[in-house]
Amino acid sequence: MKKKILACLLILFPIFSLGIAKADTVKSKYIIASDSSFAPFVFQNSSNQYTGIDMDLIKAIAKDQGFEIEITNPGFDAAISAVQAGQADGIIAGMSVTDARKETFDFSESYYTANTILGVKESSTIASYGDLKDKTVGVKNGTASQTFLTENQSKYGYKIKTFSDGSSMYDSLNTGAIDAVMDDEPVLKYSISQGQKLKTPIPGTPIGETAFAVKKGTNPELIQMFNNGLANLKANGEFQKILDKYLASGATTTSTSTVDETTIWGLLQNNYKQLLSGLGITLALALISFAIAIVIGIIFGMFSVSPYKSLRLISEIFVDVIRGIPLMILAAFIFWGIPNFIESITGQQSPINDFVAGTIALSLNAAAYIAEIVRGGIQAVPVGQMEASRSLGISYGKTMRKIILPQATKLMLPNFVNQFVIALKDTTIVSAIGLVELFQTGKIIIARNYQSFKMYAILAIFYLVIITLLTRLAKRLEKRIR
Ligand code: ASN
Repeated sequence: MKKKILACLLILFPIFSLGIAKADTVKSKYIIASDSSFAPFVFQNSSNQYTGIDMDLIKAIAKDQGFEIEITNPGFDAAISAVQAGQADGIIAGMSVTDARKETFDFSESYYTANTILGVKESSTIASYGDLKDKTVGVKNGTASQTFLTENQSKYGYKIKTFSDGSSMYDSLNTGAIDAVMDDEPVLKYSISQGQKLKTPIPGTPIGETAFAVKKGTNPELIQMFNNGLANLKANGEFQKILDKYLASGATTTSTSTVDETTIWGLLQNNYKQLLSGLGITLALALISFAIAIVIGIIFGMFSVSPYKSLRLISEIFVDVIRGIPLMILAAFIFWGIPNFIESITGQQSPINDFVAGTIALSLNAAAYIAEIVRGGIQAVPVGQMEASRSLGISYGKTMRKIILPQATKLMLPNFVNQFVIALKDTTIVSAIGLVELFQTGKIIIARNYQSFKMYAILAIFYLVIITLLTRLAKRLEKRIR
């Protein structure tokens, strides 16, 4: 009898514990960051939607556990930074559980096991790690494959080239810019099954289990919900269905499109909505940041010609500091650095929106150059004019407004137009923080269809047309002002 009761308890315990472990959502919505091109885990399909094992899995788990999610796809390295900076609550991106990562992340139960493996072109003669001497191997920044390559570099004597996303890495392999890539085995195998002319000459090396992660010590309920949801999906067969959907032969492909994406026309037809939305972001970024930059730039420009030494000094420091920092670093600092710093002092996550961060970085950057344009313009007006006006008893402010600035403005105008064109082109740089403006949009499309030549040509023409139109418009305005 006793034995029977004990057996019953043993059977019932796991069932109860599953029920008891149900965690409650704390946030109204969880932001989940992911890779941008890591098929079959995450990739864009031909209708420009992100799909893949990870996307289906996290959505199914959220539904099963009743929590809301918003998914962003900035790329693996950026997704990692986003979670560490508190921009996102969790990351699902075919992420390998490594000892080093356990120091900064809390992981869920594993849902896959992957190796890292070397990929080369079908025609390549590389057949062992030994053949890699003096060759260049590409890898995605921040990945477990990168750690593997770095650890074995001195042994095999290859060079490592890091990429921010899979699509540019595979593009470089296809064009021969690099000799091999190191990536997760299912990913390489999947791209081969999709018709990429690649091969994997060496067996893969285990890099660990694949799991969902949150920043260490944060969102414990999210991990709990993920685990509970995963267990439920495994039990009801839905998890296997998701795997089969992408891994079984004849599975969903990246290119189920009916439109032929190998022609420029086909590319435009299938992606024009996405391209236009990217263009919208690019224009908004350029226009808003330039408007802000003009205000800040004029203030600092006026400071730089002020009779007060302290104001001149402030302006000089501003221009030197901002001009001395590359725009990409400035954007990364604002987007990832500052929130991370604030969190380390206050313990509060304080993410900043990527568009806002990009706008601030672009505004500060352009403001430094505009301040110099303003200083140059004012100093180009002969000093005699200021002296003459002042000796007639007219105040500094009035002389500036009525005599110096009208002449200086005419001198500055062409430089302003120039600076605006630069600002518009600089928007491509802030795509590094995962902002999906025009350039990033193009890269995402290429990640799906590998049409880099035609797609970059389309992007170049987009920028060319927009910049030409805007400069024409600016020239007209300039004439009117004159
Ligand atoms: N398996 C890779 C890693 O964990 C993830 C990725 O490249 N998306 O580093």
